[in-house]
Amino acid sequence: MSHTNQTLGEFIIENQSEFKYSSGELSRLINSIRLAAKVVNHEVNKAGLVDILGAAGDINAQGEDQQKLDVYANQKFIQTLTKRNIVCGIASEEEDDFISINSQDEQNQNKYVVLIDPLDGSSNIDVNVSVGTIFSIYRRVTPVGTPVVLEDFLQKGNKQVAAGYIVYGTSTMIVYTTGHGVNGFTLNPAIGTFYLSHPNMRFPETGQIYSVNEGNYVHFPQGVKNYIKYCQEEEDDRPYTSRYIGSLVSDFHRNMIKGGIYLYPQSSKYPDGKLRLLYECNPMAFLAEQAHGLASDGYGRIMEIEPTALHQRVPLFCGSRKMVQMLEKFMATEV
Ligand code: AHM
Ligand code: MG
Repeated sequence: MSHTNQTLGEFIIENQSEFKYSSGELSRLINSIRLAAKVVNHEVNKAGLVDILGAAGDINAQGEDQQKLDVYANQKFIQTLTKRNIVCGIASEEEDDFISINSQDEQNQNKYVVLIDPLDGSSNIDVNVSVGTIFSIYRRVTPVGTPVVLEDFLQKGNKQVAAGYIVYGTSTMIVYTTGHGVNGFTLNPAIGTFYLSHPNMRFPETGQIYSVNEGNYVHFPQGVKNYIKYCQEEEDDRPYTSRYIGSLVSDFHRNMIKGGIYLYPQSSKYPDGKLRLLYECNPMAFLAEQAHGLASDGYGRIMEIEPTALHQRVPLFCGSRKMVQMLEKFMATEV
């Protein structure tokens, strides 16, 4: 833990020169995510107290299950980024299509697009378990001042300029990277300020936790089944411990601190995996690599996958370097 008492605001200003094309815009962008995070955090925290939650089972006019906080978080992040005129486009798990901002305005010099999962793991809200926000930031590839197009969003993960998550847990944290390591900031709710609490976060090289929904075991590919059996074997430092919250952000966060691997494989239920490449897997992969861990689809780097659709799904295996490498070995022998 750091004892510098540095706030996130101070940290952003101090590290602005690290950005390759520093113009202050990316700093403003991260600042606005910080602001939206505080607003969403406030709402998430009172979920049990007020009737914003739309208790599980409520059905809306369209006949869909209600998850009001999902919608709220989506609106807050989009509003904050749009109103402050910071980005030129946003894609969200909650929106079918991307949103183009000020596309008619030729004066619009905004360079960045944001891809976001506003409230991941939202099935956990009803039961007071941690949820998170995940974000990924790219420079647009088309010229400034023109409307954004799909191509601006369908970029490989290795082109990300920043990525991070907010975990609304026993305490609320923002963890992010701009390609210079990973830093974590904890919210002091009494005064609404994030402090640098986890500087330079790193996955231990190996760990003793595996995180997977084992209820799907029979549907997993043989390589994953074999790896899970390996985790359970009595040998060397094994058996490992199984820990699965069912909230990607929280499972990842714990594994980064303690050492572990997160697995969401392809299965007969989800032939391409469940998690979304652009706003779940890529940002987590960027964080994992910046924290000296790895993120793979079982065969290669997540961040090298060429995206083909906004809501594309891929299998995800990420965490401590040696554990992901071992998983890849098991996958390779089963092809
Ligand atoms: P969501 O975006 O619909 O919330 O789904 C993503 C979540 C992840 O946070 C979590 O790791 C995974 O889905 C859990 O899925 P499952 O319930 O199939 O284990
Ligand atoms: Mg999600």
